[in-house]
Formats: sequence, structure tokens, C-alpha cells
Amino acid sequence: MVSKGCKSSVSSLLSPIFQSSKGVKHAPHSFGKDFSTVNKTGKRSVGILGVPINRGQTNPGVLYGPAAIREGDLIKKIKGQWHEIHDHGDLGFDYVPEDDCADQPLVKNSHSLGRALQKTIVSAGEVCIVVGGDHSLSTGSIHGHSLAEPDICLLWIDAHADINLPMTSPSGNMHGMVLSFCVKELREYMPQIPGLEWLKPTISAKNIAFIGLRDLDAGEKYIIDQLNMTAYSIHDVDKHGLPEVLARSMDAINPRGNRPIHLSFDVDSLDPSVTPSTGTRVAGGLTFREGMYIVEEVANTGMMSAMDLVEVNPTIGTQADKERTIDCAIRLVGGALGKKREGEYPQNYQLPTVEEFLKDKKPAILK
Ligand SMILES: [Mn+2]
Repeated sequence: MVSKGCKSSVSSLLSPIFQSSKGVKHAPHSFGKDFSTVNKTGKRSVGILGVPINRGQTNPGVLYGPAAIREGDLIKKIKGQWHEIHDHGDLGFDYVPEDDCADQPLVKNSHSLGRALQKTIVSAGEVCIVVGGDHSLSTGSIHGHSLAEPDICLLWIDAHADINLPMTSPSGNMHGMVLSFCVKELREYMPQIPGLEWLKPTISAKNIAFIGLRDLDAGEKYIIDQLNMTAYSIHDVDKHGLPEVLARSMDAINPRGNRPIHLSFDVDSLDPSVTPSTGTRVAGGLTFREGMYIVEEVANTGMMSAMDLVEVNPTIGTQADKERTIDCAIRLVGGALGKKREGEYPQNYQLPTVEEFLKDKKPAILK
């Protein structure tokens, strides 16, 4: 349902927005600070949507990502400068029984994924935080976001490029083919996949930038080169430094700074020592500080319109691994929403006087 404060100019086109499977009613969380200072897209509030999807790959536990991240106190920790945060609950799925490639051998679970992703519709009136779940959800969020905001650019932070064609994918897992379904220039190479016929490419290759790449299949590297895409590997990060790589990426996809940004953040972009609870770890990733730098700089543009936070799998690793990964995921979302590590205070903040401080409570020290 569209929540209070969501000014959707295309709500009829986009309905149903943010379907919640369990009918969970989440009251908006209101905070006092003026949101207009942090976002230039005209969006007035933040919407959180859980997408507990796991059929884009083979680690079932990624299903529990949204719940684990909420239990880590996501809403309280990300409030930052936003006036309202609406939790829309989790997207409900209607999985197809025996969806085992009976009619096509190219993309595993394509009917189930097609049904689920079609519901991942991004509201035009809110900054949308889509919490996964595996990265296949981004086919839905990018598609939905492009319908709401036709001029988006896409910043893809990931160890993997996720741009295999179904024919080049070694695994048949959709979380490694996300962008081949989204990129207009690949349309002629894409076979018709049963269950995913509705999914039309909506973004040009020139409007996408990758950062953190370090595990690409041959077909992916070939596509990136042929389409002359903006792609910075972890080697490039080491060579030029993350701030330079990020600045070049933003110059390439958002040169005038006026386009809504879709930030697709896979936690496996970070080093496995930082985010161990994820399904496809690759050694030698971005540091925690580099991850935070990216999200904070994106927040500073004032143009972030949607963010995917994907591939947190709380069933992988020890309890400490799980806690570290969830803590990092929540900090990334908070940073992307403008929360400052340097510290902050509400707009009308004043230091309390001694009288005010003592009025309501008697500190233990004075007892
Ligand atoms: Mn990914």
C-alpha cells in the first residue's frame, strides 16, 4: 500500500506498490529533521521493502536476510536526517511448484522468479531501500525504478558483474544474470525466458558503473568491453584509490548530477573479513571504510532514489560473522541515507540547561 507522505505521480501505473505478504502494518517512524536538506530528488520519505528471495542462487539461507537485518534494529539505526521512514514489510511470493527448468534449461526457477520480481515495484514518492534476498531482486527493482524514474543511472557495487547472458552463465543462477535482463543493448542476445517475458530492458549500458569487480566470467568481461561500460575492478581501486574511482564512475553515469541514482550494493563487494555471511565470497574485497565512503558520497549527491542491499545470508558463518555482516549492512544503508559518521544533531538542537535536565529525572549521581 502507498503510505502517507508518498506523493506518487504515477501511482496508478505502479500499483500495487510495496505489497506486503503478511499484511504487516508498520507505522511510519517520524523524525524531526528537515529532509529537504539531504535529498534533491523531491522525495520526502524513505520506504523499506524486504525481498526475501533466494531462488536466484543456491544458498537457501539468504531468504532470512531481511528479517535478520530488521532484527538488527535497522529502522532505529538508519533514521539519520529523514522525516519519515515507512517499513512496507516483506514482498510476498507465490512460488511455482516444481519450477525446475522443465520447459527451458537456461535460467533456474525462472517462473518463480518472474512472478516474484514483477511485484518489486519502486514507489515514485519515496527513496526506496530494497533489502534482500539474493541479487536477482535487482532485476525487479531496476525495472520498477525505471518505470517510476525513466532517467536513472545505476551504480553497481559488487565482486561480480552479474551480467552473464543465460548462455554464458556457468551456473544458470539468475543472480549472476541480473544486468543482462536490464541492459537495452543486450536485448538482441537475450532468449525469451518463460516466466520472465514481462521483463523488458530499461537502462543503457552507458548509464551503469561497476566498482569492486574481481570475479568475472569470460562472457561478462567480453560484454563489458564490447559495450564499453564503466567498470572499475578491485585492481583499479588499488591503483587509483577508491575516491578517484568513484568520482570517475559518477562523472560517467551522472555528469551533471541531476539523475536519480540507483545504488545496487552487494555485500560481497566488501572483503570477506568484513561481510563473511554471504554466499559467494571473493578474497581481497573493498574495506569497510571504502564501502562507507561510497554510500556517504552517494548520499552527498542528494540524488539517491533507490538502493538494493543484497546477499546477506545469516545462516553462513559463526554468530560473530552474522552479527558483523548485519551490522555492516545496516551501516551501509544508514550512510546511503545521509547518516554521518562525523556526528550530527537535529536542526533545532539546543544544549539542555541544568534546570531542564533535572526537571524530569534525578540522576543517580545526585541521589
Ligand atoms: Mn551481485
